[in-house]
Amino acid sequence: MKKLMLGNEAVARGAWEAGVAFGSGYPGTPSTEILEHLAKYPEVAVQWAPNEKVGLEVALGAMLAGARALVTMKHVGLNVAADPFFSAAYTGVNGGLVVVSADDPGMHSSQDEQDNRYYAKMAKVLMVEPADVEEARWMTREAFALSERFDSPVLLRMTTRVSHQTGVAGLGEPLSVAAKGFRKDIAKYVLLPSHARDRRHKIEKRLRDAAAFGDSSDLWNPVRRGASRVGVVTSGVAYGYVREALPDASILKIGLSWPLPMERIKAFAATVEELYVVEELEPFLEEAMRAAGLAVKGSELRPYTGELDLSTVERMLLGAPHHAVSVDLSDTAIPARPPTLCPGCGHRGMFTLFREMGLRVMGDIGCYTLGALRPLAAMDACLCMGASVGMAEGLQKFGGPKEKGRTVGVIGDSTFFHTGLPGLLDMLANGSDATLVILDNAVTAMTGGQPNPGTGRDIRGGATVRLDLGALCRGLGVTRVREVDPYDMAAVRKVLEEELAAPEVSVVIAKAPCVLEYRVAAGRPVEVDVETCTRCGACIRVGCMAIHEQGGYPNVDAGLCTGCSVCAQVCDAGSIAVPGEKN
Ligand SMILES: Cc1ncc(C[n+]2csc(CCOP(=O)(O)OP(=O)(O)O)c2C)c(N)n1
Repeated sequence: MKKLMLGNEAVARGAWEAGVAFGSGYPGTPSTEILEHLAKYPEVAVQWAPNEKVGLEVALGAMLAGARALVTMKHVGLNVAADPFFSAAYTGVNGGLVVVSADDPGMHSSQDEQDNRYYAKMAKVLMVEPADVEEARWMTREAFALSERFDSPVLLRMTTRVSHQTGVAGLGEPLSVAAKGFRKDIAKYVLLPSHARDRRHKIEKRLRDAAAFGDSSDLWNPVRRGASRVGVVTSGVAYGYVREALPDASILKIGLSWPLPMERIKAFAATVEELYVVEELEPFLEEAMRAAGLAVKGSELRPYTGELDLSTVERMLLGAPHHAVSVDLSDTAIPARPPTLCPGCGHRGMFTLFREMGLRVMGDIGCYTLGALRPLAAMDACLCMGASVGMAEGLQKFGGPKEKGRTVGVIGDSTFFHTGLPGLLDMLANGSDATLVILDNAVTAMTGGQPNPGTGRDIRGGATVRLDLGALCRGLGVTRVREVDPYDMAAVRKVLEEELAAPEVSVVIAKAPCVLEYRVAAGRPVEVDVETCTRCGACIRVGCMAIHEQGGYPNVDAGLCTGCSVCAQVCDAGSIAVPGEKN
């Protein structure tokens, strides 16, 4: 039996076939669909964690109980989970543990482009790299066996093109895995320095044994013999491009890519006259091959950033592209669609206010990062999840007159639960007088509407405790917690001015459910009175796709407008209103 499926769906399928008992993780493109697909198997316990570190830690508990566990995240998520990840490399496993890192070459939806293969090397764990959908399935299934055999967490490294390609996968039967049960072993699982020193030697042995296994494995590291004298060592999605570009070349495809099967690579190199290495992002394989004394061509022939594609690989190996793979759209009129907040989104009024009030905004990651773009242009920095809180504290403390009392940290509810909370503790513990604005739309909107601890439902839609952000902040000791309706801009402005002036930490929670996720019913659209309109452009500058300039006047698209009235509230002339209602 075979089925057409997404790479991420194949990972879920492979985990299920391996008898996985538990799946956790935190959403992040391109990894998100793995857990969503795993949740379709009712016999597997699947849950979203508030962040990647917690997701891995719960999986570690399941693993200690002898269950097979899967944890999923995007590449930057592994930075968050790095602490337990490195320690788990020392403890090894009881039940098999597979950690998925979905990397994003080309930064389609990420703030950086890290090559997480180095994590496997640094943590000293096994790593497997599927090249296509079928491999995503069977490699995930077999990764659990590798994990138990070599007593190591296994890093399953995906990339955008493997996660999000659709292809045919076989359908294996699920294994029935006998539960091992908890085994007390403090020398293995309690990482006191004396225990860890002993484990350190065991890790070295693990890597030697796994390298020997990889050296002899035709399954994980297959060689495809070609008629030409050219040989290519490759891994992941690059394999497909190499096959198409050089159908006659010999190819060593590395599927178990840490520890490297260096003896196999050397033996392969000895059979070819010209040796290339084709890999995306960093010269990970190449550095090791050069260090082993192999004469190899690779990174000097390709861009150091971005995804590979067939043309790039052909340019690299053949000097020029040979296949026409691009579609010529030069004659096609495609309307520009810059990323923008949805019409009616509760974030819009807040960023309009931040801009009007001239605030310094330490932003964070979520839909609201769009507040940085014109015409809102109301965000001054945004680095990584949770950073807005500490950065606002620091800027407020050390900034000049334009920052002191005029700085806000702005963070979404999911991001606050993820890594914003400790920043707020820092503000409290260190006598900060900064103001934190939490944009609470009761969901993780940016990645597709996954529930978070403030949503009140789990990954399968079942009811759970719904965390009350205001109560949480008050419970932590924040005395100034204000809850506001982001559609009432005058009231929000007043509250912000009061809290910016306050000598203590204050938290302003703007509560408005995500219009997309909760399918908030649209109200009646606004209309523009062109007789009184002064054409000042303030309504256009709220950056809503439901209102645009036409013939010198604002024009409302009644099919898109939700009647949220943010544009009406910025209209000093009072020319915009819902018909029959006063502006
Ligand atoms: C460490 C890390 N994990 C995951 C992501 C992917 N991601 C970006 S923003 C975001 C959460 C956004 O939710 P929220 O803060 O509630 O804002 P919203 O989009 O709902 O406005 C996620 C999961 C990331 N960028 N970094």
